[in-house]
Amino acid sequence: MGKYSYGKGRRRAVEKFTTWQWLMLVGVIVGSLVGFVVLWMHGYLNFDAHLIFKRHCEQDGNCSRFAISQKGRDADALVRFLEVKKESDSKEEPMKRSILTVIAVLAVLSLIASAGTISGKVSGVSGESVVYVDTIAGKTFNRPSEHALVDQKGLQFMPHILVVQQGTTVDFLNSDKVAHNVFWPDVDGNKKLGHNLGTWPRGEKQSFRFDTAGAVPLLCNVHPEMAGYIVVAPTPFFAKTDKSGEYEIDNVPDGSYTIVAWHEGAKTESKPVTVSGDTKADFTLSK
Ligand SMILES: [Cu+2]
Repeated sequence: MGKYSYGKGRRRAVEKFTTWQWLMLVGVIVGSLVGFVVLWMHGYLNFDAHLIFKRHCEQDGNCSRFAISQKGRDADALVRFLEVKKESDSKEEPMKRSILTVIAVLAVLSLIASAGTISGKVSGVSGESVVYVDTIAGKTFNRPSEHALVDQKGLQFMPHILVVQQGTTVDFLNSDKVAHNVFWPDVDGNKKLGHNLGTWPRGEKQSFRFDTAGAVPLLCNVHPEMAGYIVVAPTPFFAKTDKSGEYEIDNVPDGSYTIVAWHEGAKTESKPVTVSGDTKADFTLSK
């Protein structure tokens, strides 16, 4: 399992740029702007070319550009004006500083508040379940480039339940000495989406991209006792519960969604949830 398993509350960073990463990017830009404004208001930044040319003239004797920029300007008057301005600025500084601090704090808080966590417990069944955010109207996600893995080892599908984002390519590996087959009779009961990948020996693998969301029951026609599941979630917001049914889905942007709980052999349930920071959603499933 290791690299390919889905631990409790951990969603694989399969998509290239998550909403959360976009928010971080915006946060960095906003933070930089606020920092720039703070420096500027405190007089640390001075982009007055005229004064720069003046300094070059005085220090290096390079006065040609200063002479050009001086035309129509009285440099000394400008310097006096800036000195007076700086004096008056320093009187307003505590006020300005507190306003800027409030703006910066609000910017950071709004970023923190804009994404949250859905967590809870799936009960009524025993063992691992899958919880995911259902299709979000008007929202599409990049197809993950990283492949997921289902191994066939010891006459078992490993992991027994794999959850991936829609559009993920799954590699099916055979690690047993005997040949295995992989097929699924349907996707979410739709027999038209059934598929047989064929039979292959140890060390080889076949790949398939799951573009339709839903539960995929995996079977092997060589070993009728073998069974596994791939749950294809329509969004990147999904989690496999631990054995006690606890789950956590991180980095879900604030908003209203439908979340779905799936368990092998049980009736799939869905419910509306409004995410605002950390949100709880429990399920009770039945056969
Ligand atoms: Cu088999």
